[in-house]
Amino acid sequence: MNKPPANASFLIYPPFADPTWAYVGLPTLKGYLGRRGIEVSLRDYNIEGLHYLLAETTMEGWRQRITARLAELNRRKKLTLYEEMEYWRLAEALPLCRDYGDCLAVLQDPRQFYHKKKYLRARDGVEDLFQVMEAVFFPFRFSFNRADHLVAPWDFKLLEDYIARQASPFAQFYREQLAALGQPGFIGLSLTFVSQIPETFYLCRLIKELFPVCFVQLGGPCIDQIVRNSDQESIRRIFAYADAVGLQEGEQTLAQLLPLLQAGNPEPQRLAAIPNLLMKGAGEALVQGPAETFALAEAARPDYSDLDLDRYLAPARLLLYSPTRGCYWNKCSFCSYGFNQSGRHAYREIPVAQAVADLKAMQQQFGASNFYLSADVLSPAYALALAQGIIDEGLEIYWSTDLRIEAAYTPERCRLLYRAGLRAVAFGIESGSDRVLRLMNKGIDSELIRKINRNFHQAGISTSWMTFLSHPGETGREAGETLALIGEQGKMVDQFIAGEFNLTPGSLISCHPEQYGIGSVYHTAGDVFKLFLLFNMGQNGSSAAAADDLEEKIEALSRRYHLDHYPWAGSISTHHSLLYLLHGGQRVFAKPWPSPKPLAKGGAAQLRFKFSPEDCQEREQAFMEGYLAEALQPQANGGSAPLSFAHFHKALANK
Ligand code: B12
Ligand code: SF4
Repeated sequence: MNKPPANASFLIYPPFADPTWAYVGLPTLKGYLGRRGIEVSLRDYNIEGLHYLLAETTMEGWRQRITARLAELNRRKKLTLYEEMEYWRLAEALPLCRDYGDCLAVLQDPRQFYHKKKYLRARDGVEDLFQVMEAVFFPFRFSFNRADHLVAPWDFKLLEDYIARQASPFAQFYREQLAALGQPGFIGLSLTFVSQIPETFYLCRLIKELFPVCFVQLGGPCIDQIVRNSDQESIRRIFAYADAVGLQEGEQTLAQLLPLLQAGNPEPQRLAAIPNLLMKGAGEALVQGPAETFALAEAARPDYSDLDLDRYLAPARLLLYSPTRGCYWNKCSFCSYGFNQSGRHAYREIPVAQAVADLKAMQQQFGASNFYLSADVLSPAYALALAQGIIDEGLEIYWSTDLRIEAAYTPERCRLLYRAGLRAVAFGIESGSDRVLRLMNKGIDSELIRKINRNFHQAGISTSWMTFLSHPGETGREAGETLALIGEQGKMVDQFIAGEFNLTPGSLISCHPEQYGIGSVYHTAGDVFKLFLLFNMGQNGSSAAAADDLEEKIEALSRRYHLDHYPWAGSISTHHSLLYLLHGGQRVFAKPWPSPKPLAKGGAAQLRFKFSPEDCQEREQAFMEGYLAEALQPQANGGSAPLSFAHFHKALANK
């Protein structure tokens, strides 16, 4: 790769997130900026970093670290509880140290990928890799959907500990990558998912160390949520890592900021006028530009040209495209999607003709025929017009997306969607109880769910049901109705998830908890980013009872399917699931899959364990149960629960 010019601008997507496709946020920004003649280069450290993790040399380094650390602990007469926690993880990880290159090969091979046993072995291999990392980087844990501490939420103390100990698995990788950027003038990092928090802050610090004058900016839905919900002190501390935060959508922000930076040393008042830009002003003050919502008619086609689309963990190319933003319903009690809580994220659409032209051009330019329409939701009128446009244009593509259950989707219209290439749809079904659906303000009932789901299924489109139990006020019987509806409609439900209610900041319930029978809402002391709301039901409020019984029912339903977590085949709205549906048909997940033989353990040196790993694990479990029972309880005066990184270590020290 050529050395970039001095002062160039970059947008980076940090780990950990879905590695099976390129996420759409940064290509969307690059497309828009490119149309205005503003150059930015994209770097997907999520996927490039995964290749680094999967390299044989990386694993060899980890194997040596595990062996050395075990030997060191074995020399002790006695282990502290904290060392015991690390010890059993090291002991379990050692036999898993092997070359995982074969997993990568299977997941990228168009034949082997569809061999279910081989696929599952490769999937298990990647999960094993994360288990090895959990030992090497103890007390941190990683997966494509998670990067966290054993127990404490990310606060600044924990982040500083992570940075100071160079605990990032990518420490060396980042240095190599950043060295290739020359002398950048601007680096923007996309903090979309909570699972990207530690790597994003780690990168910010490293970038500032390597390029002290480079302008560093954060953007994306997760940092927007953090700024929206955190207190002023925490927000101010973010500016020890970055020069600016982009709130909401980034198109106008970057279109105005980058030319100013390119021109050199912009005046503070000009920066302060940039839409959606938050910066530190004089003293303690924060300066925020005017809030602006992006008009989607001005959107440009996402530009994926900087990314090597064959690096992703899939045997085919699939591109994400966001034809709409926001939700036209936007009143479900539990929901706070993306920027919705700002009140400025109205439902908007890219004109149909433009969306069809974009899909066509992306197919031609990037050789992808599969698309995920990545959005909160598409309105029925839009989805149908888009389908007609795709057919009229003669586009041969397959796609999946999220839709709302709506009476507008007649059998004939569902067949139109199928002809346009729609092969998988995810519905927010939420509940099978009509009373709970009303309580949620979902605007649908179980009869409509049955009818519309049938129309899609019978048109040949795979249907995924997203449901959850324990909405505040839901009884055990009503939770059972949700599971009963999934069971009753099973022949036409091609995938499902029955999750647990989560209280999301910004949702109607979190704003008016008393209306839903919630007694108190609180955070843990360490949750300075205010991402994880906890709650207790009030005296008169009920929540789902008979949990054991419900668990059994979920298990019984699940046994009829092949279900999995993100991003694997069997999870909802993922690349691998769409590929399997295209290959194996609508019901490919509606039956159990064969279990592969357990993976052969790597040739670990047969180290003798001086301490019993099982005993160590048991002591950890006993401690954690007691600790969490206390650490998650709010203080008597209605304050936060004590759990934090510092509190955890204090509790350990008192053991
Ligand atoms: C489609 C979608 C999915 C899809 C695809 C996700 C994927 N990995 O590709 C599916 C269904 C698979 C999914 C899964 C999950 N999702 Co989701 N998803 C969305 C959704 C509805 C739309 C995303 C989208 O396409 N937006 C359109 C693009 C163009 O916008 P964007 O990415 O926000 O980028 C814009 C701005 O943020 C900004 N920007 C972005 N980066 C930067 C950088 C800089 C420097 C600047 C200035 C600006 C900027 O400019 C961009 C253009 O305007 C959003 C909700 C929403 N409305 O954002 C949730 C959302 C992104 N998901 C979320 C979550 C939590 C998840 C899950 C973790 C859920 C779970 N419990 O498992 C999983 C994780 C999957 C994974 N590991 O990757 C959260 C993320 C925040 C958080 N709290 O973590 C969101 C915001 C929803 C929410 N609850 O608020 N998701
Ligand atoms: S749950 Fe779905 S339909 Fe309801 S407000 Fe959220 S995005 Fe809209």
